[in-house]
Amino acid sequence: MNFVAKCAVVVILVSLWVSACQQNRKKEADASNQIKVDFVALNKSTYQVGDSIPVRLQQPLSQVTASWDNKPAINRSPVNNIFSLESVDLSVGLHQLVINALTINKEKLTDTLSIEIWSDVKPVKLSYSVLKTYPHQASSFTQGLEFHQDALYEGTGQIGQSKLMKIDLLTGSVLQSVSLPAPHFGEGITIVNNHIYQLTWTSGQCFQYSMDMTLQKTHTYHTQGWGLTHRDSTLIVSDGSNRLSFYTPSFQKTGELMVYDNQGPVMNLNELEYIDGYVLANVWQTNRIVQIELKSGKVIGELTIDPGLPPGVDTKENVLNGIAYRAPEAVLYITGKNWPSLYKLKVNGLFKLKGKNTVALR
Ligand SMILES: [Ca+2]
Repeated sequence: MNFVAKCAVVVILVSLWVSACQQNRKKEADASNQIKVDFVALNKSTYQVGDSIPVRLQQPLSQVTASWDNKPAINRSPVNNIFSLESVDLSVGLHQLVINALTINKEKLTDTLSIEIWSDVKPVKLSYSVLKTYPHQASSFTQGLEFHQDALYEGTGQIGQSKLMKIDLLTGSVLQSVSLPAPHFGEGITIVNNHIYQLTWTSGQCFQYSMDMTLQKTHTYHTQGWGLTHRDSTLIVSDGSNRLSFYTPSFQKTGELMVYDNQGPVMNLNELEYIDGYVLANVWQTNRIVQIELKSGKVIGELTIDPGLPPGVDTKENVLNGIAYRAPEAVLYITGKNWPSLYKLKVNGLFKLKGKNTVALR
């Protein structure tokens, strides 16, 4: 054979092999003699918590069983090859549905599907009033904001300009600061057990400082770093998706939570603030803050801030990205990337006052 003919034979053999693989892909016997085959049809692949999910079998089958994430899901046999699955007890997120059945010839079949469950709650639109406006350094590309014992801390981003700062609220001036060397791009900050943590965007490193801003440790993680807050001593990290990840103070990962509203996953979660069982997260490239119920991952409230930025400011880039809660006043202090102002807000219906002795900052 000449070279062209040899090439043609090779191409034909490869095509036959690929074709055979494709034919076998849908029908593979596993170790338990079950044949994996697509025999289940759903109307769609996303549902809300509480939806009844109709399942149709595409051939006559008997002894049908179904399981959600390895837990039994039906207790009645299908009628006319149709049955319903209840989703009221499911959490939001992806779930694996496995259907097992027997054919007329007593062949064991199994089909595995992935179903995404969205929240059943329509977020309440929250309103707010501005109680006070403070100056904010317009050079600060805000990535994190948090109060600690009535002192305000801010983390900023951009390579070569990233900082951790202690801020004088009244003047916006910097009381203390430390710079992050290139190539680190600073992200969210939080303070746990008198240690300050600062994430980086893509370095996979979180810097841990003492309260006098001396670098103590560098922790490693394996996602992007966006927002950071804490509940007790658990660090809560966002990574730009709809996921919140939980870490110990020594950065051992302990779990994660996927965040959904009734329209689907809520992506681009950025700067965070934990308050009483909820996490407030602002959604990147918007001035929208979502209120996430930590026990469920459902967004139950949302708030859109109008910062009234001066003309000429890039409203796509210079978005809200600083949320700090001050418990004694039950108010939020918020600012954004290169915003000239920082605002003290009362958000209607969001917070309960913490005790009788409410002390306002000046
Ligand atoms: Ca915060």
